[in-house]
Amino acid sequence: MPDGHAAVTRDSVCPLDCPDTCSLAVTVEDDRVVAVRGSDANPLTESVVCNKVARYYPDFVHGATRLRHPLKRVGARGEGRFERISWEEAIDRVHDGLAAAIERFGPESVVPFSYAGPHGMLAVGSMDYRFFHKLGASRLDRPPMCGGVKTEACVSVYGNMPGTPPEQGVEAELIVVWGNNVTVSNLHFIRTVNRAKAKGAKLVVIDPKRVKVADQADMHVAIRPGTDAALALALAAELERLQAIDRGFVERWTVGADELLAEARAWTVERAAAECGIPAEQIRTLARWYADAEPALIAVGNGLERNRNGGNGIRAIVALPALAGKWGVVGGGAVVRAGAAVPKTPARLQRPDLAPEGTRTLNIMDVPRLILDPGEATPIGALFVYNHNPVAVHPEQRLVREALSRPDLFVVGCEVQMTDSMAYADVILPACTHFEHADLFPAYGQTYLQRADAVIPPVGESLPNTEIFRRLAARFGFDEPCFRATDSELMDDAVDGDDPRLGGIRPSRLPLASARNMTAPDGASPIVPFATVFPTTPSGKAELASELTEAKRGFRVPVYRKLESTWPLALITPSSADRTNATFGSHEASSGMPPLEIHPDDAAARGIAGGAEVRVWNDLGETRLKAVVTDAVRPGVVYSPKGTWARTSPTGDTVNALMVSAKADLCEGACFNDTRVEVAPA
Ligand SMILES: Nc1nc2c(c(=O)[nH]1)N[C@H]1C(S)=C(S)[C@@H](COP(=O)(O)OP(=O)(O)OC[C@H]3O[C@@H](n4cnc5c(=O)[nH]c(N)nc54)[C@H](O)[C@@H]3O)O[C@H]1N2
Ligand SMILES: Nc1nc2c(c(=O)[nH]1)N[C@H]1C(S)=C(S)[C@@H](COP(=O)(O)OP(=O)(O)OC[C@H]3O[C@@H](n4cnc5c(=O)[nH]c(N)nc54)[C@H](O)[C@@H]3O)O[C@H]1N2
Ligand code: SF4
Ligand SMILES: [Mo]
Repeated sequence: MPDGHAAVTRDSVCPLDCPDTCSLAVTVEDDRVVAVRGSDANPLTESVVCNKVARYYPDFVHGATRLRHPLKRVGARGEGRFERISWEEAIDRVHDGLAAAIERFGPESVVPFSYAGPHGMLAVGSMDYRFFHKLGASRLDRPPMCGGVKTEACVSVYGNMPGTPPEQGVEAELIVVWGNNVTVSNLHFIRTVNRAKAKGAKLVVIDPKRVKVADQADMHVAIRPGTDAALALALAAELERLQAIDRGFVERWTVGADELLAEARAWTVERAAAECGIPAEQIRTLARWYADAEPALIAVGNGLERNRNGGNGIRAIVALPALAGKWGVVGGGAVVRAGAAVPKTPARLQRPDLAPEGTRTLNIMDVPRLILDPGEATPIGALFVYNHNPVAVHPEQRLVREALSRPDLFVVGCEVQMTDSMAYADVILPACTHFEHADLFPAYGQTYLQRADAVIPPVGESLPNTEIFRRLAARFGFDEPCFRATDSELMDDAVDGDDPRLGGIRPSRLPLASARNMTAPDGASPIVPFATVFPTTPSGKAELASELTEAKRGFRVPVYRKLESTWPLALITPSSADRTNATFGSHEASSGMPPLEIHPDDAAARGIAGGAEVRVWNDLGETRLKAVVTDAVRPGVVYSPKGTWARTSPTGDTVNALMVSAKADLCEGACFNDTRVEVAPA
């Protein structure tokens, strides 16, 4: 760069695990990121970004916890003592550690333990997957960690349909925000909500917590966690009673409506009200509003998937617009999987064909347990942790620590930050942030595709994930041309370049600072004509009763099963405004003791005063939190945000130590919000 001292502004995209995927304007001075703001390149994000990105990103890139050099562990596992080594030595050590595990137990004993810290298509699931496939490593089923329950639920009903583009919500007469903390975790949808409201739309929020968006709602349904299926079934039955089932639509576009309604009729308004812990009148009012509104839109978040009824809850919810004929109108239907619009080509990018036939696939949620007890299965000899902070984000945190401490387990870490998890690695490979490499960004909460270039050179000796796996592939002697693919070539493998919506531009050539809408031809209003995107299900219709779900999971129509526990309080741990998952958890804004919101009745019964330090525990662990006594949470429910780091807790356990590793009803997904606890003054 010619003049390193002058401040320049460069375009980028936010790579964090967030539905919004904002376009960014980054101020760079002296090869350092000094300020991060929003840009208008993405019309949906309109130059607005969240506070955490604006405030913490420069420190994330250049601060004290940034990893700058390859390291080898010299202290005990978890202790955090490391020594600097060269890249050559680091790659050799990783090679030798993986090779030793393969020698002992075979290639499947190597497990890539990764999730989606960065959401660029190169940083997650490109050269890394090629490498692990060729190595013959175990494959990892990642969706159970997040989003998989919702996806399986929606796909079972509609196939791979992207749902309603969120920006259409401005046209809605009624918006139901269901288990979706929009002002925190889907920031830009709040503007859509506000614009619709300004035009007279009604807003309903269904959430156990009176989240900020609920303050401006016409109705807040403070539902008991995990009971959404009962509510949605009761709404279906109530719609039928109101003669609001759109028979024409149901005949033409659905199968199984009668079966679903038969199940729903068992859920009288009173029964559902008792189960969900809400007034019966709210269910009646919501059904009437939904029947009358045209267009009516439901915005489904992820919070409600994280329990043992999560899949059925979402199936029952997304059935409502089909039963009431709310699809096919601009602004109607459901905002639910907008990102499915981008035509990805994972096989070309990730090359699963390189993996030996029959290679096993492990559920990401099972890995810690399998490390400690493989049973009859191939033991796990080497774990490669990247794009992931398992100690901070998995359930049963004590078990995760124990697993990562197994003395003969070889642990590789590849990270941007010195996290709680990295402290267990034998070798750490320092990765670049997305500000230091080019990448291609689809989104999971909207329909735009964006590309960004590096805005600064790599910090220290860090390398992009793609280059790290290229080097590893070379060290293992993998000589297929696909292991020499450049980042540009990887981009062109990631997305179908022939897709007419790209207008003949190759993905790697998409102009910077511009976002391509993958819903409609360029410039057109992004209307989803129901019939053209509709169901890629076996029947070609919305399957309100599903044979696939019956064959795979044992139920055809959505059902609800009560969760019993001897622990009195339900702990929910959704998104925090200060972090994205555990990212930015090292920033000082996250350094104090995290809050526990508790209802005044529950606090009084336990002698807990606001501001007091409390013990929060069950048989899996114990953490300490600071009590916030508030009726924003309903009685019987306590709230604390996800993603805190161990140093915030004097016991070393965060809330994730209290979480069971139960599986949801679909996708074998995680059940973070099925946590039951007791609370007492510390
Ligand atoms: N209690 C509780 N826990 C939860 C949840 C909950 O609701 N409650 N929700 C869960 C959900 S929704 C999710 S998605 C998971 C998320 O779990 P994770 O994906 O593990 O968490 P993140 O903090 O998003 O990202 C992990 C790491 O990726 C690193 N990273 C970022 N960019 C790069 C890169 O380019 N290269 C490399 N090598 N590393 C990079 C970041 O520094 C970060 O430490 O957590 C789950 N945990
Ligand atoms: N600021 C910020 N933004 C984020 C993240 C973050 O950590 N911080 N994480 C990102 C990730 S990985 C994801 S997956 C998304 C998740 O974002 P969301 O889809 O918003 O999911 P959550 O934050 O888990 O929970 C959303 C809401 O669901 C409520 N809820 C919990 N259980 C239930 C239930 O059983 N029924 C109903 N109706 N509501 C329930 C919670 O109280 C919460 O207000 O956000 C992304 N955006
Ligand atoms: S975390 Fe989400 S809201 Fe914040 S800048 Fe990134 S994409 Fe935008
Ligand atoms: Mo997530």
